[in-house]
Amino acid sequence: MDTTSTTETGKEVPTVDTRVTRLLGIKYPIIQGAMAWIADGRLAAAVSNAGGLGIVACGSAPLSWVKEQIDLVRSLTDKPFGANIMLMNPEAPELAKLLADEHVPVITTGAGSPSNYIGMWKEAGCKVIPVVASAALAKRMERCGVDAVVAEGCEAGGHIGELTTMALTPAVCDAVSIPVITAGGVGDGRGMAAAFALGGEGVQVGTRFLTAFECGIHEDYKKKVISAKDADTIVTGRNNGHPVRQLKNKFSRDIRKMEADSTATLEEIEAALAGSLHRAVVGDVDNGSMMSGQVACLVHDEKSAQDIVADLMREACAWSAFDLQQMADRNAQRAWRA
Ligand code: TUI
Repeated sequence: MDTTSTTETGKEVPTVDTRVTRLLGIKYPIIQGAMAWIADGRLAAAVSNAGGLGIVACGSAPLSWVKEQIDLVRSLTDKPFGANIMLMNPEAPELAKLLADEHVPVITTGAGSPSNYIGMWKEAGCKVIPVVASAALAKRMERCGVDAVVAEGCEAGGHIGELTTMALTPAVCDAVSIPVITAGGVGDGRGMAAAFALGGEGVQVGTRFLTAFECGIHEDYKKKVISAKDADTIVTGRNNGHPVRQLKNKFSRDIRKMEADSTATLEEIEAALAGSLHRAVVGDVDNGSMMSGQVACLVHDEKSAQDIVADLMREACAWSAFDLQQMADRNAQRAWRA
């Protein structure tokens, strides 16, 4: 049953009590995706203050930056927050220890299996939520004692697996008993309601937060997200085993050409990729990698993290109150927003 709560701006926002909200101690079952080079302490604190769970993405940043961002979140909010480790990062072991030493309330992981660190994190009192791209890994993670999993479909931005959200979420839900948080393709309330229909008890949302006022990426990157159409993302790296979804631009098209060109070596491609995420974040929208999920096509404006969270909740709760007949009738009128 939905209940309502009131934001600091006095607006009524419906919410839903799930195992994810209870596990994490948050008001709304919405986690902000950990976007490398993008999700810093300011964005994470804004999402946590909005009643979701903000996450600092460690990416490949120095340990000192990560510590600063954790301190920043703690100075901006007293609400729970998280940090994410990208396990392909060679410095993952040092980062894993830093997050344990800092007793970060929630740790999410991506691009690998965090099994070596789970014991240390649980001992430090952290909640552990790996991102998985298959039911098999979800099962292994459950046996290792994690608290929940994020099932991320390949509609997502950044590093992705093979399965779509539509197939992955129910497959993971059938494989494990712990809570499943759906990610990949959730950009508005319809997506959130759909995630719950598939078995999710929470959602992780990345792309929608790219155009939050509190997100520090360059305005030109934000404009590209806002103007993106459904077919405007592209996946590079499929043939080296590190597929990455990003917006189409000169950079991503050039990388795809190099990948198709059998004369380009892996080293040449790696040299072209080096620093590309950062270039986009500081505004080089032609020569940088603008990571984004497919739902960029559903993002039409900049707004505060609080409004993003509130609108997702309002839309999802309104939409899920209808039965299939009502949905079909409203769909015919394009009236899903209620
Ligand atoms: O990690 C992500 N998304 C990311 S990380 C990132 S940083 C980056 N920088 C430069 C190049 C590439 C990436 C940008 N986006 N999402 C979580 C995620 N994890 N998606 C898929 C997976 C995944 C895939 C396979 C997790 C585990 C896995 O298999 C592990 C195993 O042992 O089976």
